[in-house]
Amino acid sequence: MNFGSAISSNAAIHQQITNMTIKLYKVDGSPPVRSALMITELLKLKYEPVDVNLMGGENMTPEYLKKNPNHSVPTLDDNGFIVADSHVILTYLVEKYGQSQAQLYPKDIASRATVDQRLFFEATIVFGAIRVFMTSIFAEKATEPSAEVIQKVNEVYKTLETYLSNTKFVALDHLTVADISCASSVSSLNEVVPIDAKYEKLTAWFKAVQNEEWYKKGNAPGLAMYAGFTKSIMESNKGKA
Ligand SMILES: N[C@@H](CCC(=O)N[C@@H](CS)C(=O)NCC(=O)O)C(=O)O
Repeated sequence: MNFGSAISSNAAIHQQITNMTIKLYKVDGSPPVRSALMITELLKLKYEPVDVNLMGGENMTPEYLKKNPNHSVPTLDDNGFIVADSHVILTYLVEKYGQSQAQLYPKDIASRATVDQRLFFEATIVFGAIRVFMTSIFAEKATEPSAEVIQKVNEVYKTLETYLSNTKFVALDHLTVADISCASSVSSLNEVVPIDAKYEKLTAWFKAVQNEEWYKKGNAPGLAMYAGFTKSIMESNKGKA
């Protein structure tokens, strides 16, 4: 599988010329944050990381709400211009700083529509499955993935298997931002309901993704935090059942 390892230096050069500052407000364990971290790795983009303590309510301060009234991470501050939502951060950064890797978000209308559809699929269905799991362990005090969670996750895997049976990557026959977005959430779901080997295409895609430097640097550390955190919640729920 060819992930197109030609790495852009455009972003770094542009930054040197304009002397600009990009800030990324983040929590490393968060799946959407990790997709933003992966694109910065892929584009070799320099930025100032700003950790936001969600548990401590740092996303609800007047300063943060001014930047992002939806109080979510990731939030990107590109020299004063605010971009909220990981999917838009991915497409914005490729458009603005990644034009030597423009195929990550193709300009052709049909290709772009397919990539956009996969991004919306990730934002609603895939991230929706993560939400159902998180609600089950926080609100319902689940001690293990419920039958509903297992069903939702398998629906996600089945759909991705179909996408990946039609094209080499999640949206097209080459790597796009849709793969990056799905890599963050699928890797998280895999910690909850491991991908069954019967999903052959998905298994092969995920194996290939895990070998990429941008995944190792941008996703793996935060994924370990996410896995440890969710397991510790389920463990502590055992005493409350
Ligand atoms: N669609 C958004 C989802 C972002 C999101 O829900 N982030 C969570 C962390 S995983 C968050 O910030 N939760 C705190 C809150 O919404 O107040 C994206 O892709 O950026």
